[in-house]
Amino acid sequence: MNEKQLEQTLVLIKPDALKNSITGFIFSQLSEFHTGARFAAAKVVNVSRLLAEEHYAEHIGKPFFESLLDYIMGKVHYTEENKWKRRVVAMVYQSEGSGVLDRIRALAGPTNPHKAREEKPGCIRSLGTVVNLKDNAGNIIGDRLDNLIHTSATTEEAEREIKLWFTPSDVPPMMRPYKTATCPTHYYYKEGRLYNNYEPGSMLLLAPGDLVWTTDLEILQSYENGQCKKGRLNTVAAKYLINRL
Ligand code: 3AN
Repeated sequence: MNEKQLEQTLVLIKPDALKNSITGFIFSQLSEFHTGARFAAAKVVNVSRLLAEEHYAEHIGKPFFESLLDYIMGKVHYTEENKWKRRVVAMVYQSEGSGVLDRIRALAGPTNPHKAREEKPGCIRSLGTVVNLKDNAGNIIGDRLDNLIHTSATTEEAEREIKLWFTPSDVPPMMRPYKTATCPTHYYYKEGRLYNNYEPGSMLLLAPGDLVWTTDLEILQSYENGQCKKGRLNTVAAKYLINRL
């Protein structure tokens, strides 16, 4: 955060909200008039499996994990024929002083849409739905919560998520929430591995002179040194590969 004590949060408008055309409703609920928060960044994303796995890393291994990935990737709401419609709108909202995160989370409401309807009728997630997940024998093994919107839960989560979905240059300079650095070398990515020179089939993540989050550069350099201690390579790669996979 800079000296102005800015607070940021990540908001995702999920594929079910786009399909049901409630994007405009969500934008107006989250407007500066209601929340005191301004847009700091926005993009339309066709969510890759790599990005979905990183976003929901804390849920790996849970019974609903695969369906959560299918949901955020738009596979649940748009068939293969309509896969070009599989999108999420990702936004960073920012306000001066603290509280924006909680205000936006309160407008979103409880995670489970049934609970949202009972406890906070009128909140955004009260318009969502809950779908039973079944095994091959037809037994219910859990729920998929189609809750229309994601909002960061804490400032730590907001930092992790904003850095996962946005590069520094997606955010206007004066609104950039975290420290940046200049990339000193080329970084290419292929199948979970990092290279400094082009390998056939690899994709360029960064070139010398590119602006990066300092923490991302630290992760890349730790992989370069063979230490892999500072964080996950896929967390960095997923962002630079947005709308390219
Ligand atoms: P929130 O989105 O309210 O911060 P998290 O971060 O606990 O909730 O969970 C992320 C997403 O994982 C939720 N939006 C929901 O779709 C899914 N999820 C969480 N807990 C469950 C659960 N018990 N059953 C099914 N899906 C869940």
